[in-house]
Amino acid sequence: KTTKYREQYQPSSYLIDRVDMLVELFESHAEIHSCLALRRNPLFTGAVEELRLDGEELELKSIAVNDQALPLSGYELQDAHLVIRQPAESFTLKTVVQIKPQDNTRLEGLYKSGSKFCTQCEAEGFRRITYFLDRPDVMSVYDVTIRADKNAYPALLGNGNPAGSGELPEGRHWARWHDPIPKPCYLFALVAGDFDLLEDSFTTMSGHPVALKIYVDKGKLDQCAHAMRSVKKAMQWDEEVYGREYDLDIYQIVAVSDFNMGAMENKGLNIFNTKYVLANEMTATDADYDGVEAVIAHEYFHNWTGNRVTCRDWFQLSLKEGLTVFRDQQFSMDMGSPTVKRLDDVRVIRTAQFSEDSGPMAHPIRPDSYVEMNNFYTVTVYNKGAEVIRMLHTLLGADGFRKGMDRYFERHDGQAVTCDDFVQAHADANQRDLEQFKRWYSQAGTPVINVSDHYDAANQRYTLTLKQHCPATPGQKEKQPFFIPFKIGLLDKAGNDLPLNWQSKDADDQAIYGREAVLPLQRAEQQFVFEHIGEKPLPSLLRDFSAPVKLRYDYSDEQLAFLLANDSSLFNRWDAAQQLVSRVMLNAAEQFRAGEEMRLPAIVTEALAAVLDNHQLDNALRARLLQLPDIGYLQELVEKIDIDALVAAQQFIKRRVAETLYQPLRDCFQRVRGATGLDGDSAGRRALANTCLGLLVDSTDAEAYQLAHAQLHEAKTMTDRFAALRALAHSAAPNRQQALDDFTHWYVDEALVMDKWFTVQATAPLASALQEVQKLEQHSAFDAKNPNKVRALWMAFSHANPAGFHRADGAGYQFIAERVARLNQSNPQLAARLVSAFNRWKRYDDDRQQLMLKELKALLTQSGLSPDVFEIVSKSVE
Ligand code: B3K
Ligand code: ZN
Repeated sequence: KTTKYREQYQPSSYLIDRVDMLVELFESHAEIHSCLALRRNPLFTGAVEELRLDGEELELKSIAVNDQALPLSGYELQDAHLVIRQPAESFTLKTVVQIKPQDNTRLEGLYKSGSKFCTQCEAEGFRRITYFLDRPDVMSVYDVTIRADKNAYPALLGNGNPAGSGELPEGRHWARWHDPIPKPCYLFALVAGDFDLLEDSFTTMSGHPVALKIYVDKGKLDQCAHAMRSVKKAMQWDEEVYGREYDLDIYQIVAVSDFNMGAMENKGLNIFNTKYVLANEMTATDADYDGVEAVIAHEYFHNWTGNRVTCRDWFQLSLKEGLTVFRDQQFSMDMGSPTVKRLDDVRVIRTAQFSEDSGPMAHPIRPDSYVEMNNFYTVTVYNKGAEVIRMLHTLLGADGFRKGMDRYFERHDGQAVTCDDFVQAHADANQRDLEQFKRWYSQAGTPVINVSDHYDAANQRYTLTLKQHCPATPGQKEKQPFFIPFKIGLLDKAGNDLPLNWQSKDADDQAIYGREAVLPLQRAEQQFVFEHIGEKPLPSLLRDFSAPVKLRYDYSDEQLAFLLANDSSLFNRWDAAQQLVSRVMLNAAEQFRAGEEMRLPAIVTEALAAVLDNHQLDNALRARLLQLPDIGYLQELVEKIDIDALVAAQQFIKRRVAETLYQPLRDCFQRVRGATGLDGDSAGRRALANTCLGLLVDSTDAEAYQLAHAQLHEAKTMTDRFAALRALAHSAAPNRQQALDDFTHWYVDEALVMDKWFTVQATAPLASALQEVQKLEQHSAFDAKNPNKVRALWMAFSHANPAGFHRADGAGYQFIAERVARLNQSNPQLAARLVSAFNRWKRYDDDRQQLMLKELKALLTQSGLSPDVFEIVSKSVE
């Protein structure tokens, strides 16, 4: 494979208006008959000598043009292409190919998950099913017939609406599907299997009835209710907030246990990882419930943002993903606690995305090049992409944004478009110039904003000076200033927001009045002047994380504690707590490195005690305020990572906080524990109780171990049970192993719960973690062919157990590199995810750098290295 460049985009020489397929499924293979109606693309200007169709691992059985068998001279079979020579202006192409879904371990194209057939075509999997123009700007109307054994595969599912079914000889049957809405082939899907089915219906705002169907493994019907509720909520929300209605007679979701990612938005037939469908009180935690609701909504929202309006090429992926993540985040904020949802999303940016931005894989949300597209389904394209949409929403306001969205759908429904088209629709609908804003799409890296301020008491004038710069990223040395919406408030001595009367000194915006302001930072340096400020204020900066940037302002510990106690922005209270505790942890790390005694200043425990005592705040938020930053968060705050010092400091601070606040934590725990409902308030109580429990156990007090043990056994929800297990499994409690054994005993047959059990051990901050992971590989519930298991054990260890993975002797690196090499053969996409654990090798100490580099270099010399792994590793060692 070679590097593809965004700049080299060319329209397709041909279009495919209609696709008619017959898929014959057998136990040993599948046969795909396809009939394509092809015609020259009027937008393509070059000469056309040949037509190159994509196709991988296909065995061509027959080929005909306009119903005439094509002679050997008429075409050529290449490694990954079928080349038709001298194609006519328009013609039908019929091919029959044979494929082997049973041997497909990559889980791309048509494959088997257990006893079921299913597909995954995004990004370039359709070419593993039949010869095609496998690119998103070729959109076709599909008719698909599926045939299979009736006993083994009673359900035969396709995209669109059902269009007939019937019996066939030899115990086989057929079903036909018609999808009236043109779509790119990456949205193609089919499923065949024997499922349990949950049915419901939804009537759209214009009165159209839609049949809703969720297909799950036999015996799992009691884990589908939440998914179905989520579908209906999502459908209603998209009508209310965006005016978008569903467009087919049926909406189907199928849950399969072997899936490379979370879920897939195939038109009318979403295929999901079981993890994002199945949930009941005794198998799923509150976080899992939220995950199901968010992913169900995300895939549903794609019907308009992704499917009806799709991407011109894969460089535009953020067009659909950033936007759809933004929509699912908005939806979740509306369904639950908006502040808690927001800070959870911000945490992802500040850990995973900032980390990607400062590493070898840094790329803009609209990348300029790639080797393997699957490597660009990243937290940058998705989550930073969503932050960019959020900034647009902030700049235009909710009404302006809706106007822009309406214009976008009006203009581009049925088309494959670009990120520029998207921004332009918003610019036009709001008569705004968004040219500078577009830099968010082209420049990679995390901007840093340095803030300084000055209070002029004589003139009652307060001036904020904002300076932005963005560090270099691979291939981009110099950056132009970004257009940054910078939301602020100014607190008076009593902690209230001062009225703001401000004007941007060098931009010609009008003066704005209010108690919160969005400052339009557009230049490298800009001053904002506030008049009639009667006292020196305390600034509350970057409220709600109004832009994905790093903020630098010299707060004192006292000022942070004041913000934590008083800021009208609940988000910024959390942010102040994070800053305060991270700073203390980083100081402790310095003390550790210098061989000094580590210290925890009283101001921290006082501030946290006040949170515990503040009954004005809702429980879920109090829980988040009490959660101390983890290593992943701290790592992004320092240049060089001294992993030993960070681990020691983090453990020390946690333990000291727990010891100091033991009584109030225990009181709070006793007061709020034991909630059983599925409602938000109950979940909030559980979150707070379990945060307290976790801290109590961190104190290493024997009584705390007992409390956790009792909760493990008496819990009425998986949330409580798993929180107790986690607390014990990450401790040195004498009953630790017993807790783990009890848990397996209860859940050995629940695959998703066993995933949690694997993860909780893989992420334990214990010296024995690697040996435990090695032992767990031998467990009967582990299966290296199943992506969920790989994520639960290997990914969890390498990405979420810094102390274990970065063991000084390099054994963690060696272990993971070996697994990468193995996965590279069976499932390259997943192998590439796993090997990314090494991406940040340059940030660690010299010894660790050498150890990681050694593993990376060894991988590069491996024969049969997939483009997926090659791209990540080669960029990393550059
Ligand atoms: N669009 C899919 C992701 C496809 C990943 C291909 N490697 C799921 C989603 O974002 O909704
Ligand atoms: Zn998506």
